[in-house]
Amino acid sequence: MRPEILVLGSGWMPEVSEELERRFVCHHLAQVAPDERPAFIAGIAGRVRGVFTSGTVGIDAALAARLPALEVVAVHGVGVDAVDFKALAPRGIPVTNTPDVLTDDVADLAVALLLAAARRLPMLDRYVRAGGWEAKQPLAPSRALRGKVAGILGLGRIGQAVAARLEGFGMQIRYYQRSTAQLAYPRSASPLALARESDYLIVCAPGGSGTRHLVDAAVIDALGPEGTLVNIARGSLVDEAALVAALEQGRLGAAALDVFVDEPRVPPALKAMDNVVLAPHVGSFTLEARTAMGMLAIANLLAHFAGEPLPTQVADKPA
Ligand code: 8YV
Repeated sequence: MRPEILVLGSGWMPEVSEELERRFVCHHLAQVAPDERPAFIAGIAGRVRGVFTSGTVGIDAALAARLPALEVVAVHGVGVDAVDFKALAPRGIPVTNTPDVLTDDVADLAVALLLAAARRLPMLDRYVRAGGWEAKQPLAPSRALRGKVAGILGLGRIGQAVAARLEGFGMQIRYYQRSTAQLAYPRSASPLALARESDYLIVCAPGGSGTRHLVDAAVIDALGPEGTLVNIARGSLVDEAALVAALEQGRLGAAALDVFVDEPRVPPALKAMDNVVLAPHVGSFTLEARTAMGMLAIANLLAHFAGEPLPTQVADKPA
């Protein structure tokens, strides 16, 4: 008998969708109209043994409480900040995520965003399309990357992959993260010091209450009018209102953002600025990474239902 699972979120890669249906009896909450969801959940709650969810949707305490037979939560993503561990841990419900398989693609996007901001690609694209080149409209030069300092906020798997790539551009790497484990690059004393010592600040740390507004107004000011903020982690790490204000007032040079506080809503002020590069949370959105993420999340569910060790259980309860 195939175990019954509740699937939260949508947009899985084709191979993943097929495998989900083959292995489980899937109940897709995203396919149910919002006002019909309470009744839908009530109808299946007693049979739902697993949840398959995206990194951004996660699972909250209210939903977990309505699933009395829940045994395991598999997150299709590396970030687990949207999972309410306090609601799951007392029930002994393990949570799994999908590290490693997305690292390269997320790091690639971080570099793409950094380059796009540094070389002002979106603005140049608009300039050419609008006939600015032919009209000989004035164009200021960009600034070179070589010799500039890239400050990595959160030197975990993704942060290290970003650092390795940026070294190839002749950038100097620094980082900050709480742990003082010896890593290959100089560690700044705080996020503020890192911003002061960097030309580019690349946010790679996990989201959650412990890292909320790590990049606040003071950090943004320390990065300064020549500085660029890149965020491929979570919108919650950055004080978005302070970011908008600093960009508007010229206290920050530029920003390149894949993540936002209230996705998919992006502050209109950010959309209006030429020195801001925007992406719709697509760090891991390649066919390869998303397929591998889905298959790994499924492998975790299958291992649980077979009574085997979970391949990628989240070890520590995040703060
Ligand atoms: C996706 C992510 O947005 O891995 C993460 O933490 O944010 C992304 O890869 C999402 O999890 C896809 O389901």
